[in-house]
Amino acid sequence: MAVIARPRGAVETAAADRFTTERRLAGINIIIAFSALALGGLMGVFQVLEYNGIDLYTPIKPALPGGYYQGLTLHGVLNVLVFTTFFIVGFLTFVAARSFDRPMASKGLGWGALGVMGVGLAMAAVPILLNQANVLFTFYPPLKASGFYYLGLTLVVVGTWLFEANLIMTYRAWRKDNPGAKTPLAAFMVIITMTMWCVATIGIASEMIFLVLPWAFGLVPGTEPLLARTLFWFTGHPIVYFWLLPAYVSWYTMVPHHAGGKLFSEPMARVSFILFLILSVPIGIHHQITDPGIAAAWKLVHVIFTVGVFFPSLLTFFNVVASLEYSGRKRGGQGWLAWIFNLPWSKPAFTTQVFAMLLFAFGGISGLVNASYNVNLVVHNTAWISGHFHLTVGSAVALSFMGITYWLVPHLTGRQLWSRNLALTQAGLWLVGMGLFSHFMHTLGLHGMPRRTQIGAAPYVLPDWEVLLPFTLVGGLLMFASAICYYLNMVMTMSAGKPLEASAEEAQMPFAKAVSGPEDVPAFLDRFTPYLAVTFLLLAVNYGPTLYDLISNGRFNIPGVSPW
Ligand code: HAS
Ligand code: CU
Repeated sequence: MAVIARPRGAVETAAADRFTTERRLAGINIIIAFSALALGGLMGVFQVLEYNGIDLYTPIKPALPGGYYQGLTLHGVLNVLVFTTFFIVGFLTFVAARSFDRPMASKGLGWGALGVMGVGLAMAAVPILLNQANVLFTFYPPLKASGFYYLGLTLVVVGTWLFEANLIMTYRAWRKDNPGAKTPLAAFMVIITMTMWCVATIGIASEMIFLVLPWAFGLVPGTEPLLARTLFWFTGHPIVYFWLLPAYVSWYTMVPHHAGGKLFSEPMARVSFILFLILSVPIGIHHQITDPGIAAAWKLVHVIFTVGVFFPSLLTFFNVVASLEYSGRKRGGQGWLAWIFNLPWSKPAFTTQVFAMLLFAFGGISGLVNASYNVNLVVHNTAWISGHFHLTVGSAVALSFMGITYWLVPHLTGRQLWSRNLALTQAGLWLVGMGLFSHFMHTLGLHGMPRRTQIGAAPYVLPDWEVLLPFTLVGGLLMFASAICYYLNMVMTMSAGKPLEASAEEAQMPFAKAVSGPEDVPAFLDRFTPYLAVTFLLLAVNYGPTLYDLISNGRFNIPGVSPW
């Protein structure tokens, strides 16, 4: 990796040479991703302190004049848009190349994707930092930010399309050289993830091109908020699976290897990913159950399909736990559950990702609550939702990505992880801290505490919130401690880690074999086009009438507001 000097004597395998570009791209993307998470995460600490009456915004007013809402915009944009997207593009570039066992087809597209995303990030960051874009990561019109904020985020998305183009070219070249072979599982999963994402971004691209950019740059006087929200959630729901599926790629194709065992079933893993391709996109209206102007019948249809997308995660639950059980028993574990103790808990890459899974099981349950039409009316726009997504994107995704770096950073830099104990402490602090924080956020939501609100300054704080809020502070501070452990370990690994030996596990790519592997995969589980056709069909059915209605009845003349 160019950005970090490899230590003397570090492993230089033949594979390392063939994949130099992919290694560099992965390294740079990961550094940008985790730099964004550092600032975004710090803003989270400010928020939980503010909830509990400790206001750090006033002392730093010159740096952050927009206070809580500017901080919250940074928190959302940096953590769930920038951290995720950069990490995913870097990680998946590397995984795809290693899984196909060939470099990506176009170096130019690889660097081009990074360049476009980097320019986009800089363009979006400036208005946020200048207090001209306090519109949060959902940027609902008529709230209006500087046009460059939207343009910058659009460019980040365009960068991901370039990665998809490179991926398809690589797949085609691989297929030409391997007619009749089954697509390797990790590569198959990467293609499904990115293809789903590209279909999903039709919504946000339309919102930007037709509604938001012309309005934000003053070319037209107004916009249409409800249509904009609907197009936002067209992308904004499936984006959660764009974040999740790369973690699943790791849980399916690598964690069983870290565990010392095998993946339980490759065919079942493929079914799960195909279901994600079909079902992720046509269900965004479950974010708009309380919005007026959308027919209740279509809300119900989206809710029913949302319950459908629960199933590929249940399949994953079963398959991943079965793989862990296989590994535990292979390592001598016995009994109904005692095999759990035989898993390699001293390995940071393993333990961190299993902790992420544990937290996700609870996030999944609260997702099902959100998706229940009538119960959503109780939890919508309350702290419950923040509780939900800190277990999903904040744990299943972010904690898994940290776990991945515990092997990937040594692999890329040729340096051993600086401290395994610090890494295990980090994972444990996140498990407990996030468990506490999100449990009490869920509970506060049930007690009516709103989300996206400067609670410390609110004149209506209820006595029961005052009892529950300190627990969120304890959880938040434990996560802060976890983050400090993480960053310290990473900086020390990159600057002072001992050379990695060629025989070390981290020197190899940790793809797992499967108990039921490629030989059991029927041809129909190695296809893309038929499932893509079903995706478009479902999209047309689930969105067609609502979008037609919103466009034909739209007013398109609502001016913007920037209340800061
Ligand atoms: Fe969600 C709102 C429904 C999953 C993220 N969600 C959000 C928001 C975010 C978000 C960011 O229907 C807020 C957006 C905003 O700002 O307004 N969500 C669901 C459902 C699921 C779900 C049904 N969400 C996610 C994922 C996210 C995410 C994944 C990010 C990565 N969500 C909703 C709804 C709303 C919503 C409504 C709107 C609410 C409102 O009113 O605003 C499901 O896909 C979840 C399925 C998950 C499972 C868990 C499977 C567990 C596994 C691990 C097993 C392994 C273990 C290890 C336990 C079924 C695979 C065992 C270990 C051993 C040692 C044995
Ligand atoms: Cu959703």
